[in-house]
Amino acid sequence: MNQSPSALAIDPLVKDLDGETARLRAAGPIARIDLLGVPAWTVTSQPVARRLLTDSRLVKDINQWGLFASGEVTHAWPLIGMVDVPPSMFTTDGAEHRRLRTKIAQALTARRVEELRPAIEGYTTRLLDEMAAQAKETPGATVDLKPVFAGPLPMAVVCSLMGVPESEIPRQMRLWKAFFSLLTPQEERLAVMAEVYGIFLDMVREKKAAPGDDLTSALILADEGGAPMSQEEVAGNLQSMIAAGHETTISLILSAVRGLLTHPDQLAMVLDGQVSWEAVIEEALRWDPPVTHLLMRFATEDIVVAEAGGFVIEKGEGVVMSYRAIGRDTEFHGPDADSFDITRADAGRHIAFGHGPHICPGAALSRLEAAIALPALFARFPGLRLAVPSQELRKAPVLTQNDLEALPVVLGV
Ligand code: PLO
Repeated sequence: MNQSPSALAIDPLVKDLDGETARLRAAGPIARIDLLGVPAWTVTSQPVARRLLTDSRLVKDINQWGLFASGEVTHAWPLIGMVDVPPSMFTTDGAEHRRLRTKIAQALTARRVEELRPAIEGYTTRLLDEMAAQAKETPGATVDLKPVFAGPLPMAVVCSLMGVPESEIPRQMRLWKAFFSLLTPQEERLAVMAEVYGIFLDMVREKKAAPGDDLTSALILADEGGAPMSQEEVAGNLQSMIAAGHETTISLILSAVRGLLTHPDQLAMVLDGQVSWEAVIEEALRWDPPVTHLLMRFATEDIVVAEAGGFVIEKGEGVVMSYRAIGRDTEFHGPDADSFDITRADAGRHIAFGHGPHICPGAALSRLEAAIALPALFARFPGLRLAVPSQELRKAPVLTQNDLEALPVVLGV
């Protein structure tokens, strides 16, 4: 494969994410990376990312990728499931993208997601009640916050929004975990991808016959000015929503909790009202964002990147947005970009949700989930603390997503 010698290899097992983020930043605003044997560009600077994310010569259509068209990248590549995916708002640009995305974006505005507040509060209370009951039985025990709190909430919310039955949640959790983990054998990952799409295609067929009061049914029924979505496109959108709606928000909640528990002085400022929960959420998004690397956009023409000494992204090459490195951009966020600081002056100036036409349509929903879950968690368990030294916390073997393996805490009741 056409490997540039200076390409920085990205560790699929994520053994030292802070070190890797620092190496990426040091490589410059745009640099060559090696994704499990496949070369690509990485962008680590916020201004460069913003510009490229609004450059219509970079597209999501995998058929524009030289290495894919030539057959060098195949389904044997462990990250193929992030790029060769069913048609959806995630894979299209321009007018096609608008046709597939508009209805979803309209259902997810800050005003519309407020309607979900009571349901989100209800799930949160239910989870906290279960945790409290468990803690009463085994006081002082170590609890992993991921499976009991951060994990179930976002999946329950996005499933209810899309009309996926609650009974389906355990299977979805299992399948997506296998999909994202790089320890999953490739054969199994391909089987998981086929199974997931099959489930969603069946669901769309059923809802077409008997629509419900959910966003998936609304997509099926939508006319979109005489260009309605096909069943495959609705299933692709549904699949994107479930994947994006749970994995990422789990990570947002865990990052914020980790940031606060490892910085007790800042936690105290939040609890006595000096700093808002919104500031905590925005800082968590910048400091340790849900998306480490977003795969991938492809150049339809040569693109000159003036900032980086005139590097040329050649036609057919792939570009990755490395959002964790972008959040640590010292030129943009200052020399202390590596530290968690909820009082920083430029809080909220991150682009962790992306930028341009593909900017995360679920941003308001995930912010709302975090804004409900975090204060409720700390109010219920004021003595919450880490159960292990922070250096012992490990990231899961997921290259693209920021996935904490576990967040062991003592609830302190
Ligand atoms: C997951 C596999 C699906 O087949 C297609 C798909 C659609 C949306 C993607 C998602 C995948 C992975 C996680 C992504 C999500 C959109 C937002 C989310 C990339 C590829 C992020 C930003 O992490």
